[in-house]
Amino acid sequence: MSHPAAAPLTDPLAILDIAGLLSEEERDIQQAVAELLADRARPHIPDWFENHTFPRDLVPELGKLGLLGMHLTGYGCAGTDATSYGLACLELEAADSGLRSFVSVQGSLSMFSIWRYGSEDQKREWLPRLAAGEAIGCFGLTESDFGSNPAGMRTHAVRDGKDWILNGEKMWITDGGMADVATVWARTDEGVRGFLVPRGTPGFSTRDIHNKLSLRASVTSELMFDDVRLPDSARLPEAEGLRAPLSCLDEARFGILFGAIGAGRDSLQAALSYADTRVQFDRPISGFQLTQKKLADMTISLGNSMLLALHLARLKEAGTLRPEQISMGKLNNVRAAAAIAHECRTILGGSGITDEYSPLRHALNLEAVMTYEGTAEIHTLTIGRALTGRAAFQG
Ligand code: TGC
Ligand code: FAD
Repeated sequence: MSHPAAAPLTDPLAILDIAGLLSEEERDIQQAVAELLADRARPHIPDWFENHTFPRDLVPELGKLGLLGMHLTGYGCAGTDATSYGLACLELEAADSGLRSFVSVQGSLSMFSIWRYGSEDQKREWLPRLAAGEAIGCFGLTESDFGSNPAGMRTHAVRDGKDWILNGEKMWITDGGMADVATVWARTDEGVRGFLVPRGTPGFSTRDIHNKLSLRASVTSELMFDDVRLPDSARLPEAEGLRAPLSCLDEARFGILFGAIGAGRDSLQAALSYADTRVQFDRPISGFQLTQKKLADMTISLGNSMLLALHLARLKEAGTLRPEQISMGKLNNVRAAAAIAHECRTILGGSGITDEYSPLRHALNLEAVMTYEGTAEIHTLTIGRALTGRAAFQG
């Protein structure tokens, strides 16, 4: 059988017929997200990245499409399955990690913390507005001296009559500077507790971080709490101990393990398209064996990431997904996407260092993605603990 020259595959995942593993509804949701972003985001991303801008006016549109808290039920949330949420994250991050970050933090960290641990009044007050994109939420766990080890946090809340007085700082908080409400984790005499701190509460201030070389189309901020007085009704009543914030991280990490595939896929699409038309030594560079080896290896890696993600999504839907499985997905898929983005940049040659092509931007973004929501080392040790029964986080 002869194999005439054909047009390059525009979707490298098509080689594995991944779409055939999805329901019609899941495919429709993925398509709807891709269409919104093609029109409203993709043409502007180089500019947002260059100018350190998050497109705030896009937020209500994300809400209208049901992407904010989309895997949660009730209170205006879309209530989709985990796979659909993952696919939405994939398309968002194919555009830019900053957009997926926004949806992760809003839905999986801010909204999930309220949905899972909040009072009925807190849910009614915040969830419908957060789902619609009329309000923005953030999640403050990390501190400047306690990133990988949040158990050491210094931010603390003490009872004062019926109120609480909150003092401390949180660092590296996505959307902190524009959030209407912050979920803040603090040490108390009773253990770690979560509090909802609305913007404008006296003593609560924020400062944005402006000198990032990664995730530039995203707001990252410091949160400061100076004798912030909060009623007990601001406390998340069901949240007790560090396992509460760590369970929120499980939700966000799940979105990231899909999102990273989007950054890898978009990089690979850019490289495939460029290699098809770029001519050196009188032939398209896609005809060179070394280029084909790069493309083939990256396609295998991307396909493996996707199959892993879909397996984890089905486990989540069955209610059996465990933290160490999420660690495997986050570690593998972010690492794979970062390697793909770097390799795609090489195929683009000198053009690849300009903002005309996405791979280097994705590679830069993935540096932050590799670090936040648990660094590669922390996920390695989480898998190691599951394998050996021994925690190696502390010397
Ligand atoms: P450890 O003793 O292992 O556990 C304390 C309690 O928590 C429970 N637990 C979990 N529960 C649910 N899900 C998980 N993944 C859990 N991991 C632990 C555990 O069962 C225990 O419960 P209990 O009832 O027995 O008290 O805690 P440890 O202090 O030894 O920490 C373990 C370690 C290192 C894995 C944890 O501290 C960790 O994950 N560190 C990484 C911190 C991190 O990922 N921070 C992320 C901040 S948020 C962020 O980055 C947002 S970026 C968003 C964006 O822009 O997209
Ligand atoms: P450190 O914990 O100081 O780690 C430094 C290095 O030491 C890493 O390589 C790490 O893997 C390694 N290391 C640490 N402990 C161990 C160990 N036991 N064994 C081996 N190696 C170890 N946090 C929030 O709470 N909310 C947010 O919204 C949020 N958004 C973020 C957005 C961005 C853009 C970034 C960059 C971070 C964000 N973070 C957020 C914080 C993020 O979760 C932390 O940066 C991350 O957990 C790592 O903490 P750290 O930066 O303090 O690094």
